[in-house]
Amino acid sequence: LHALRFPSATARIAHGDAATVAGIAAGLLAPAAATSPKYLYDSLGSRLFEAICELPEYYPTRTEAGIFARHGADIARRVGTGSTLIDLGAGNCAKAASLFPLLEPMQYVPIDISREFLNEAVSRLQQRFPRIAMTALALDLSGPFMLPDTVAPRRRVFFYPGSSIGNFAPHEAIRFLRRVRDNASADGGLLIGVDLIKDAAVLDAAYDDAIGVTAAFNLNMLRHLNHLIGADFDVRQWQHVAFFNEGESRVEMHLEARTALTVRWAGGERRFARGERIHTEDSYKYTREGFADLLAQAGFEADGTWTDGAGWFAVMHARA
Ligand code: AVI
Repeated sequence: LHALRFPSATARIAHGDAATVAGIAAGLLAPAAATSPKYLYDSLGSRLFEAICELPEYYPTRTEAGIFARHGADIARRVGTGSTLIDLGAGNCAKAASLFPLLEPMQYVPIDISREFLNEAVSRLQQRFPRIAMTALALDLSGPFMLPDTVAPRRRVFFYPGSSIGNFAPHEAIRFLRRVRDNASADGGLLIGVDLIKDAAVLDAAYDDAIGVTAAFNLNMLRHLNHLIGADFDVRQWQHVAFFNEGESRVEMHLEARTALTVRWAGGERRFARGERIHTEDSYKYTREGFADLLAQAGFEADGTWTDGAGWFAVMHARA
């Protein structure tokens, strides 16, 4: 009878492991509901992020590429050639690949949480660059990590472009960068992209584009959560909200309930009032000085900063 009255309850299957399900459920049940931004990246989410990078409003990707195009030789002089280039959150590996001719790494180690997406990208890349040894690692970088022995121990240079560091709160960013430094070699370093504070209107548009790709990217998290915890989110009942929170120096992304609703998952449920939100992502913006300070707190020694003409984005090199 129970199964007849609640037919969907019997069909609710969680595909995430127990810790994942418990973590997501705790976030959904918190008074101010929140989820980790890592759940934005299933296969479709990674593709939607690729599309975001092509949007006219989303300036970080092309601005950073412009910095590498203009200052590449100088950057390569600082970083040096023949390194073990470890790409953190590699995605489609395109950014690192565009630097191969300049940096000439011995080994390329792309790391990403989205395993299938990464493996496809790396097998294509290995054909283009057969002389570079490639070791793809599917790792979640949001917790402690230790690189395996298959990663050469010398001249480990970490590459963290795109201002992904901004998706950590500053204290988490310091903790993460300390872990990176623990995995680097004494002769290694870090090449990192950092998004800088700018006009709120530019930031708002970058995270709420006219054709709704960022909205789809954010909403897709609900499909991913349905799969991971066996939830019954109806995507049409939610809307994308993004804005620059100047006091916190971050762009916030939220999903807002369009109507009063209840979400059920394997083992729990939560009622949302109309207008109530799930906080899905923060994207912190820094000043050059503020980020140099953060690097120092993580134990890195800053060794070069390059920016675009408008001062919208910075690429920094630091020694371990
Ligand atoms: C991956 N990360 C640096 C992006 C950002 O800008 O924070 C993710 C993103 N979120 C919305 N648009 C892009």
